[in-house]
Amino acid sequence: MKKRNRKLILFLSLTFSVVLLSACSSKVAKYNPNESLGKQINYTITGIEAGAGEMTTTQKAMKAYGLTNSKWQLQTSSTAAMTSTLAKSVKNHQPIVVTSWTPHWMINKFHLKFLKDPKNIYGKSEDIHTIVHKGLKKDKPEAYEMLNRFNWKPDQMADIMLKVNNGENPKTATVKWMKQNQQQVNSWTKGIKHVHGQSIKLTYVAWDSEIASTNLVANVLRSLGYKVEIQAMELQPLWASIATNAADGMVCAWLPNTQGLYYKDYKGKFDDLGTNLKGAKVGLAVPSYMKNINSIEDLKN
Ligand code: PBE
Repeated sequence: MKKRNRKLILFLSLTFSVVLLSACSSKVAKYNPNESLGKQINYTITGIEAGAGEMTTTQKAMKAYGLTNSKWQLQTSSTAAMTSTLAKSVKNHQPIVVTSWTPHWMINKFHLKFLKDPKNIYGKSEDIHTIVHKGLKKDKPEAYEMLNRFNWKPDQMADIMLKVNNGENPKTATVKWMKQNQQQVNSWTKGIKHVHGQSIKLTYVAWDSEIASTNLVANVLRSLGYKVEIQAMELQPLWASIATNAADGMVCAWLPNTQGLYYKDYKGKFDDLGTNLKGAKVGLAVPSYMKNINSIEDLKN
């Protein structure tokens, strides 16, 4: 009797494993260009942090392109979770649609292509602005001047992001970058009076792009004698930290589209020092093996 029971359990667990395995393997089906994409991806766009500007824009885009009928959803997660899902999908040639942006290593690493956006919901291109608290020019004119001058190129930012993604410490990576780009760094600091241990606080969101820019600017301010604190937080508190003078500045404002809502909400409570990087981009993207998906309009098919 006992033996029979054991056999039964063994049989049941084997059957269960087979069912489980086949259920999983149907989930890892490869991208099939002849089948409706929506169905293959469970009508789900893989997103990032709830507060990210890109999530708001994507919700707008889904409405504009008719990806609404209760089936479609934008999945909230985190940038790290999104890139790891992306890595798995790409490895197995599965279909996936993600909220993407550049500068970011995900584009090259996973051979992504941005989907065309004929309704121009994401805007043609984005710039990254430096935003400081209103009293900074008076309180810390040296830092204000440096932050006002700070500007660099997407390739330069991507270079640091890649190194950090490969395991280098952000502080070390940015110090090295400063040594290799001394002329440019000099142009941000030349003629600015050194301070002696005055403190300054920069806030940022821990996206790779912002980790790179914020660490770089922090080091440059240190070279001017500042005692710099950098603090990571979510996007809404980031804007609030500047508006309420809890922090001195940030270099993470993707505009005019991506963080446009926050810009509008806090208008009048910050100083916009203009662009520090031109030619960023935000939009939906798919791996290049999804050959017949080229526009957001193709998602519905
Ligand atoms: N991002 C990366 C940000 C800005 C930097 C596109 C995820 C966003 O606000 O959505």
